[in-house]
Amino acid sequence: LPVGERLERRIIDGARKGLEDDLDTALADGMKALDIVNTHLLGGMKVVGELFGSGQMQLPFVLQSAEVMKTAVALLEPHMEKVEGAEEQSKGVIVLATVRGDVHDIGKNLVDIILTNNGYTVVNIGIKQPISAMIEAAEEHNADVIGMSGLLVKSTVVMKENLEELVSRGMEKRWPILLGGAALTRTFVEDDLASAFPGVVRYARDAFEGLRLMEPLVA
Ligand code: B1M
Repeated sequence: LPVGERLERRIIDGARKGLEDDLDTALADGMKALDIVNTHLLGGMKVVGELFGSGQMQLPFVLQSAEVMKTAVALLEPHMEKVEGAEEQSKGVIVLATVRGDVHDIGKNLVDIILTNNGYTVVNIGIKQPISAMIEAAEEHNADVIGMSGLLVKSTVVMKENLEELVSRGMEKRWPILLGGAALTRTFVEDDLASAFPGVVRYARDAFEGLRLMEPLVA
């Protein structure tokens, strides 16, 4: 198999052994670290989601796939392009969290990497975070934006409740809110949520849209 397909297979099979070698080969072949993630690793993860969703793969195997994915991203991270001066001067601060009740963090951590490499300061407070923890971190770090990730359908309800909580605390104008995660749709965020929220709420389909949205949000 070509190395890209081997990597995809590794994610599907949760096969960690030999991962470094395949990643080295892919990089030596001239593939860009981010393209490896976006094309091959995420391609594998998509198949895992389909197999799991249709009952052809059991949860422990999904977990193994997720572990291989995380290891691969960690190994590729040093090879990712960084904008010049990304470390010296921050373009803005975002508090990033997976919402209450949700453990999925691969997407959130990718957003962290992409934003960090492009000059933003990311305060990544982890998974299963209540809105109170996001507010606390945003105050402590003087954040420009709060970013929430969630993959469960249930998490879309949590996000709605989080916005309501910001309103009830009178904090709806304090931070623009960036939302992402596979359970959301653009219509749900931009029509349903935004119409009921007096502050700014935006939807990012992927980490790159998140990056593009940051500039107007921190301005
Ligand atoms: Co879960 N899981 N899972 N799972 N899991 C899904 C989400 C599911 C769709 C699978 C399926 O049924 N086909 C399904 C949800 C169904 C639903 O809600 N209707 C599901 C389920 C049911 C569950 C459990 C309930 C299973 C169980 O226990 N019976 C359980 C939930 C536990 C909980 O959260 N309380 C569970 C557990 C797990 C694992 C722990 C095994 C593992 C997660 C490991 C981890 O993250 N550390 C896992 C995995 C791996 C998945 C799938 C297969 C893959 C998710 C993933 O990492 N994708 C997933 C299937 C799917 O998504 N189709 C599935 C790759 C990742 C890069 O994509 O996070 O979408 P994503 O991020 C994207 C964009 O969405 C965007 O950028 C990224 C790409 O650039 N983005 C943002 C994300 N966040 C953003 C934030 C932003 C901007 C952009 O700004 C703030």
